[in-house]
Amino acid sequence: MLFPKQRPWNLPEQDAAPESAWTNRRQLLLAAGFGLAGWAGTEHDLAAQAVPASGAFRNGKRNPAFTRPDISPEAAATGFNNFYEFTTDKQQVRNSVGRFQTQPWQVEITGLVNRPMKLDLDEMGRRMQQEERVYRFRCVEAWSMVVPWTGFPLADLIRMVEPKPEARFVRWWTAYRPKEMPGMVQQPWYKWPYYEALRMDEAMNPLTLVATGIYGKPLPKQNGAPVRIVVPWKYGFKSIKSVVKIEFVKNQPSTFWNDAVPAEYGFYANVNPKRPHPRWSQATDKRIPTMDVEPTQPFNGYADYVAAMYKGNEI
Ligand SMILES: Nc1nc2c(c(=O)[nH]1)N[C@H]1C(S)=C(S)[C@@H](COP(=O)(O)O)O[C@H]1N2
Ligand SMILES: [Mo]
Repeated sequence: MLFPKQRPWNLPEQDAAPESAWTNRRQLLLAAGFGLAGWAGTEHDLAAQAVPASGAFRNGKRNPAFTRPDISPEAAATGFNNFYEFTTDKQQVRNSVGRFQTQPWQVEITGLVNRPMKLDLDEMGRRMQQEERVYRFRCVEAWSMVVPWTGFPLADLIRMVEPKPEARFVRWWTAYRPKEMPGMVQQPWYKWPYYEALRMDEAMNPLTLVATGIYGKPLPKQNGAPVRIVVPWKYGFKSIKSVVKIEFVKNQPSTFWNDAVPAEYGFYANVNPKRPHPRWSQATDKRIPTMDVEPTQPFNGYADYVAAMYKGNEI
C-alpha cells in the first residue's frame, strides 16, 4: 500500500510549531514583504488582482459595537491564508486560486426548516442588511489578525428559513471543485469537501457572521469568496470558507478537522488560553504580520457575548 511519506495528520496545521520555527517564520514573512517596510511593494501586487464583484456584497456601515483601532494591514489578511483546498502554503494561497469560479454562486439551505431554499448570491445581497464589524481572528496555530468583515448575522438568515424545533445543529460545506482547487487533488487523503458545524445557539449568537467582504470589498477568493462563516470566539478552522450548502439537523455533525485529527481539534474549539493544543501552548498568539506576541483571551476576547452558552460545561 502507498502512504504519503509523512502522514498529513501529523502536521495538519503545519506552521504551528516550536518557537524556533516562529523565528524562521518571522524572517520568512519579513523577506516576503510582510515587514512594514516592505508593505508598499505588496500593495502593488494586490492592485493587479482585480476582485470580481460578488452578488451578495453590499457595502455596510461599520457597527460601532464592533470596532477597534488595531486592524491588520489588508495585505496581511489577503496574503497569509489557510485554505487547504488550494495549498497548505499560506503565502501561496492567493496565487493558487486563479481557476476558482465564484460566479455564479448558489447556497442551498436544507434540512429541518420550514422554508428550504436555494439562494443565489444576488438574492442574498438584496435580502440581507449588511454591516461591517472588526473582529479579532485567532487561528488554532497561535497566530492572529484583526479583520474588518462585511456581512450580516447568521441569525438573520436562520430566521428567514424558519428552523423546526427539532433542529439542534447547523452544518455547512465548502464547494467541491477538484478541477479548480489544486490542493484537493494534491491531498486526496482528506475527506473533501471541507465541512463544519455549530450548535444552534452558537449559530444564532449575534456574533456569528455570514461574511461577504473584507476591507470594504467583496471577499477575495483566498479568504473564502463569495460567502463564508465567521465565528470569532472559536479557532479559525470553524470559520468555513466558500459555502455552498447549509443543513439544519438534529444530531451533532462531524467536522473536517475533528474527523482528521480528533485528539487535536474538537467540535467546539472555543479559544481557550488555558487549554494547550497537544503540540503547543495556546496562552499567547502572534499577530500577523509583525509577529508581536499577545496574550490569548478566553473566547478570543468575546466572553461577554458567548460564555453563558457554555456554563457548567467548559468546552
Ligand atoms: N473550506 C475551508 N475553510 C477554511 C479553511 C480551509 O482550509 N478550507 N481553513 C480554516 C482555517 S484553519 C483558518 S485559520 C481560516 C483562515 O481564514 P483566512 O485565510 O481568511 O485568514 O479559514 C478556515 N476555513
Ligand atoms: Mo486555522
